[in-house]
Amino acid sequence: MTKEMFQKLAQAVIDGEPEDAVELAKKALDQGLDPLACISNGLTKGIQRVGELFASGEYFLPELIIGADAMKAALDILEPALLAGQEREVVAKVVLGTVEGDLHEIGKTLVGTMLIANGFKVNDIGVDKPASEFINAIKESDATIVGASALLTTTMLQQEKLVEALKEAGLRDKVKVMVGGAPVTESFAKQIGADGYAEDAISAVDLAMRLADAPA
Ligand code: B1M
Repeated sequence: MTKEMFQKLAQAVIDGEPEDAVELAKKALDQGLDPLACISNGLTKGIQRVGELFASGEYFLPELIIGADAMKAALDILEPALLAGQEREVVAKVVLGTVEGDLHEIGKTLVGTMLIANGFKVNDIGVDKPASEFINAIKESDATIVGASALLTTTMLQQEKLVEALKEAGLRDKVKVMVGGAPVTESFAKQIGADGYAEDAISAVDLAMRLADAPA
């Protein structure tokens, strides 16, 4: 039954049906299913399939948009369940955003939710943010970690710009930099001088924990 629910959630995203996705998400919670498993094994599989269909030319931009809308609608139901009963001491303050020129928000937001669920205070500055906005947010919130998401091979270069801008602003030794997003790799992260790379939201939490403990 659990597997069937994951498949239905994935299908609602593939079909771009936000109302179905919301109903299924509510049903899954009512059935006591783990919200993170619903996201990882259901919704994420669905949006990955949408990406494949887009890449192969079977889907076009409208299908990409409605697929994302269906995923976001279901996440609005599932993400609060991830946060339930998570009042605790702040592990570290994090500024999180998607880099300039990049509108992909779902993965970044999921990383933020998981960080909050694990005790981090997250200032999510949104999508399409230049390095200067990350830097302003770091100064305002006194964050010790900055996370930059990029989903396009073109925009991942903005992560390098962020590292450079932090150096220019005299903040590089005060903040740890974590990067992620589908085209980003461990070796790219090293190459641009970031402190760490995470491939998904769960490993992003592990990484942030390590960075929070590491000396500045
Ligand atoms: Co876009 N898109 N898209 N898209 N889109 C991709 C990325 C693409 C791979 C699709 C494809 O061709 N197969 C392709 C990029 C190709 C490339 O660069 N090599 C692509 C393209 C081409 C485009 C446009 C250029 C299309 C066009 O206009 N012709 C355009 C660009 C717009 C722009 O940004 N300037 C575009 C637009 C869009 C939409 C706006 C329609 C929509 C996003 C809606 C939204 O976010 N509100 C969209 C979507 C939905 C996708 C796919 C299908 C799904 C992305 C997603 O949400 N995944 C995507 C295909 C794919 O990735 N398979 C695709 C689910 C999410 C949970 O995973 O974001 O990977 P992800 O996040 C993961 C990890 O990567 C990691 O943890 C997350 C959770 O596990 N992670 C981090 C992410 N950030 C992290 C940060 C960290 C650590 C880990 O530390 C800070």
